[in-house]
Amino acid sequence: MFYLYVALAVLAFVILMALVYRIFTLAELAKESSKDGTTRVSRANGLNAGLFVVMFFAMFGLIFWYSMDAKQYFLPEAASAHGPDIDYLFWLTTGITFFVFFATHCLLFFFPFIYRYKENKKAFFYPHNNKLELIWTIVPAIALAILVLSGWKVWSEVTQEAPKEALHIEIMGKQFNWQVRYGGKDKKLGKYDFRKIDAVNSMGLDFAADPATMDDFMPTELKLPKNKPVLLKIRARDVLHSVFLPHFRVKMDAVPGMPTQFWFTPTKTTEEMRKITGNPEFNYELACTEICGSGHFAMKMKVSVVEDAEFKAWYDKQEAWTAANKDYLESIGIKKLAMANN
Ligand SMILES: [Cu+2]
Repeated sequence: MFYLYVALAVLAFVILMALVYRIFTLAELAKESSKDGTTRVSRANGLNAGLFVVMFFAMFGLIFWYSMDAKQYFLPEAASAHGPDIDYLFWLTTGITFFVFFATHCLLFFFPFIYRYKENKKAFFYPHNNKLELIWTIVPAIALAILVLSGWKVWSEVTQEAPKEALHIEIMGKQFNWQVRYGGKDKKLGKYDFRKIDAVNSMGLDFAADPATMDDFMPTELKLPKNKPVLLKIRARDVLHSVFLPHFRVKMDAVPGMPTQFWFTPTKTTEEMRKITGNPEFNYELACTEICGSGHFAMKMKVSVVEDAEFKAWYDKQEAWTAANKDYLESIGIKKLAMANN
């Protein structure tokens, strides 16, 4: 609050000074002009022209400082097969738009200074040039076409159908955490039905309708094998959420009533990433990027990537959800436990 008052006070002071200066120059101008009846340009004109140059350097200085200061918040090291393609596109777009931004601002801020009023200097009348019109229509058209086409190419590659051998993992967002489900021994995710959701069966698995649910397991972290394609089957239980795995360049909304999906291939294990980042505590994370309610900030799940062999060993050791909830199954009338894990 204190800084806000200081900033407001400084702003009020600057506005007041500008007003005083303006009144001063206008009064001077009126006095000068009344002498011989011609209108003159006040000294404020030159000052304003100079301030354009000052503003240019101040603005780009601030942009540079801010970009360097916020560098730690840029996208982290890519750890998926399609990650470098997304990064390439991002930096290509940023590079081209920044170049145009810089070039147009050079013209915008330096021209008022270079061509400010000077006595005995006459403006050059230059109303039209077809060649120039053509150039600044065609060049941006080509640049935009390149950006759109390369974006379209990468996106259609990223969103193409997942390979057949891909591991299917379900992710469900709810207020306020994520739940993940693996297919168990049969590698098949059993059916669910939102009407089966209750205090115990939080994902609404339909045990009566689909025996494939019996061996599904729900760990508390998202574990992924390195260099194997993974297909995330995404859904939401209540409101909009958004699956965000920044290191894997994965972002897909979780929409109630409309399942979405995203497949990718992790390329670096958690261990390897710890070496790359120099941070022995490093962990991948799954975050929610949809402001979904008061507990939104807490929707974070630990993600780990391990070598394929280690993943298989972990996978085989997981206990089916049904094995730990036999009472529940009995309570909903399922006596015959056709479970692989039992
Ligand atoms: Cu959320």
